[in-house]
Amino acid sequence: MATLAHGTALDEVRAKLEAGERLDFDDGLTLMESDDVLALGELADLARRLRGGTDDVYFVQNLYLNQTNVCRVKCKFCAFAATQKQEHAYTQTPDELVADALAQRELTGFTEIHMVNGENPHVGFDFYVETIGKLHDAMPDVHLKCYTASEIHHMTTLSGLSHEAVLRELRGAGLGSLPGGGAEVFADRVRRLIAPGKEHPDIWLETHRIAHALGIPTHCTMLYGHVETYEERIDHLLRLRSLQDETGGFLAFIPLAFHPENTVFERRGWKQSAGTDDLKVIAVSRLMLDNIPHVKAYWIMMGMPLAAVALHFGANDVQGTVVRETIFHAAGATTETEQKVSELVRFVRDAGRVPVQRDTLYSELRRWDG
Ligand code: V47
Repeated sequence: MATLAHGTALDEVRAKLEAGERLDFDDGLTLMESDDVLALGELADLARRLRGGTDDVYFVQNLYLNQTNVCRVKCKFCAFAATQKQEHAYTQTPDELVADALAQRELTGFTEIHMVNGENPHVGFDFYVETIGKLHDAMPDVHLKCYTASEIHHMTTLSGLSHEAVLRELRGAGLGSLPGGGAEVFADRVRRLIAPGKEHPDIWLETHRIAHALGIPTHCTMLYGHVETYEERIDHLLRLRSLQDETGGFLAFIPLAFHPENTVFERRGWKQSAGTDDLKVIAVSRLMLDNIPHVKAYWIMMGMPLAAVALHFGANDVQGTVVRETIFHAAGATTETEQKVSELVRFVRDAGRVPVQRDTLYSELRRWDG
């Protein structure tokens, strides 16, 4: 009987999808509460196609940089941050960072630099403007996707400037877009438990709203697999959806699975999410976020084999070649830190999809048809 009732609930969601009706909070909860992962995947793939999705699967060639791990915030989920006094604390000057990026460019091609950092209280706003300016001068053809909304907020406290003024100045120096980190889970309860020192979630949303109004595209994330409930996951997705209704400025959504190693949660015996939960989150995100064009299966987080499966659960992007990832590897990720283009192409093809190399703004650079 229970199975029949459950089947009926998913059938209702399917009927709404096929009728082009928007899914609501209760639908989201029904989906999250379902253990029929294959049915969720099938629904998500249907939603992707009904909304105009094709067999194209995107990836970008990118370089990851983390200029400093010094951070004032002490989020409980983070294994990357350090205080200035710790032995492994580091901060690269703008010149050191540029030299590092240029040296990497000798070794491998990339069209994007993806940079997120600790919120270092020992530098000034000029440090960030100078960094972006020097990176842009050294590599004008490379898109600079740098600084989470939390970092932008930190820069307002360093400088006394508004969020808009900070973003305008960074854009003037060469900033292209913002990564989606710092969102975590918006619910106050969760934030108090995992990131009590972080800005209020409304500030994260407002920073993205301002960026979009200035014509700066951004990405969005959800860090799942810790203390959050299914209700809080859906609430998070719906807050992103309503901002996207308003601005249309999000390029992609990236669910991030919590990695507990070297965090306080590891000492409490917590483990990383099971692959089935990763697939469920991808599928439900694709179903609920009907207005965000791309959902990424972040292979650094889930490994390339599961990311390839996720392409049948609503994802249409596998992120990038990602040279030197640090944040997830500090927290126990055992994936490679770099994926060759040929390997990404192989995985996408073997999943029955068409690999398309893109730039940050999703313009096509190359495709592997046939
Ligand atoms: O805000 C930190 C997360 C984010 C852990 O925009 C962790 O395309 C899991 O912004 N376990 C930073 N997650 C990374 C980020 C990002 C990553 C990939 C793609 C994009 C994009 C942006 O990483 C943080 C936090 O949410 N994080 N520690 C951890 N132990």
